[in-house]
Amino acid sequence: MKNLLCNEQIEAYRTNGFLVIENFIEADELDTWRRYTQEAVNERLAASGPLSNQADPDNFYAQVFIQCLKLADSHAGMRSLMLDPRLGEMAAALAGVVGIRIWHDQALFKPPFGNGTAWHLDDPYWSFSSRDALSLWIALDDATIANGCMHYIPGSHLKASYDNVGIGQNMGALFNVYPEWRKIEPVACPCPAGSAVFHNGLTAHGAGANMTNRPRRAMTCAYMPDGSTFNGTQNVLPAEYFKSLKIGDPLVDPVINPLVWSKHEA
Ligand SMILES: O=C(O)CCC(=O)C(=O)O
Ligand SMILES: [Fe+2]
Repeated sequence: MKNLLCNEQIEAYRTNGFLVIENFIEADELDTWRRYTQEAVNERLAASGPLSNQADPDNFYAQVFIQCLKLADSHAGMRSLMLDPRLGEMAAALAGVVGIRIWHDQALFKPPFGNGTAWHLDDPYWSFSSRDALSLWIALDDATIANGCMHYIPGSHLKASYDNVGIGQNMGALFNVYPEWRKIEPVACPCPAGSAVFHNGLTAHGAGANMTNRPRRAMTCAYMPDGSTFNGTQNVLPAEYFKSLKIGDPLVDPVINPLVWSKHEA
């Protein structure tokens, strides 16, 4: 795993709001990530409960991607991948924070001929507000222009407010909220399987449709800086815990939001 970041990578991440690390994991690690992710997704879909978006597989959103959240809660192998402190240390280094917690993992499998992922921001969906939150997106298949690789608006994280749009049918709805971003050329990030892309939770991003007859699979994890506080949004918080929280409470539950890396414990 190419987990050591140089200053140029950190600078590029902070300027652009995203960073591609090509061939981030080795071939044997990629086998494991593919196997655990596919197993965890299959189990989740068979259980057909919450935390997946396939209740009605024919609707538009279900065909943007198969989305399965918090797979580390239900699959031991996935838990071991997600709790790898090397990933947490990288996220903390990019964010420039001394401790980082997992907000949620999620598998995002764009199906064959799947819909595009409309431009959006991530952090406004979440139960905390931090300009330093970020996500790791790992390509389990080659991600190409043809099958829906990630695209970013460079620098948008520096200007974004918490105004957002849902991932709906209009790819460009976000640009009605941020018309000034229409002038910025989006950057496409095709990358081979095993590559990683980090993006800030306020960087505008989207992905094209999958024009191929094969899935475009990705495994992702969203990270929350340690010390982040509850903002009143439920998002993926379990109902009982959500009800117990007051706005401003720190989100420090060790099971729900594990501290995946901390400078104090390193
Ligand atoms: O994989 C995709 O199509 C979208 C990914 C995304 O929005 C994210 O990782 O935040
Ligand atoms: Fe996103």
